[in-house]
Amino acid sequence: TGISASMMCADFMDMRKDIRAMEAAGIEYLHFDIMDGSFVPNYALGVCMIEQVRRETNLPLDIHLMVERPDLKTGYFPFREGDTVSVHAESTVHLQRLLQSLGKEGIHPGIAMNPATPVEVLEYVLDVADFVLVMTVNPGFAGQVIVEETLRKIENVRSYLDKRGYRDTVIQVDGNVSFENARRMKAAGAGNFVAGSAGLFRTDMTLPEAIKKLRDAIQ
Ligand code: S6P
Ligand code: MG
Repeated sequence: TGISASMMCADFMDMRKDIRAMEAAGIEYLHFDIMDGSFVPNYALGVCMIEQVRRETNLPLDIHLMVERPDLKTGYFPFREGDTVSVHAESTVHLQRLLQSLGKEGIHPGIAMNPATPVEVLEYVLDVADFVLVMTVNPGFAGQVIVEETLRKIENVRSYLDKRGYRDTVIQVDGNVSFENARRMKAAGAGNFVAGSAGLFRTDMTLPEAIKKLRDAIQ
């Protein structure tokens, strides 16, 4: 639960300052978008940045793998116990096996879904996932507008989980988590909020101010 700060929106020239501000404000996770230029039409972040950030902070990392065949690539990453790692249902072959093996390493595994992906992909893997990442934009870029239909989807995923007895499975939302959208997403059933340019790294307020506003919105 809580807030996960989307590091592709941080100040790359002064990331240490942003990390210190996040630590001081008690941010729950640092979110790392890994993009391979194939599953999504962009490249972002990678293994060496994660390694450097590890040396700076003990905050748990939330690694979002927007890549083809993550089942062949998780070994590249320096995951740690307590991290969360999400893989897309659309690009993972052997989804059950991957989620299960991540869980055995003490990592919290999550299933990420694009806006168009139906809820039913979750059917046989709920027992091996700690959270579901409902993408509220089509992945690839920061600064996009919410896909409105995904608010209905959050509600559907929430009731789908509850009906099957998975009340502790958290819904994470990612994409245009503005203060106003965060409030709506929370009402629909979201529990963890990935915040980027809309709700955290803004030009019109400082990080502590934005964090406070976002916390008020999701309370
Ligand atoms: C999108 C990526 C996200 C973005 C985040 C940015 O492909 O997975 O994590 O970094 O959505 O936030 P915003 O507020 O700019 O949409
Ligand atoms: Mg992301």
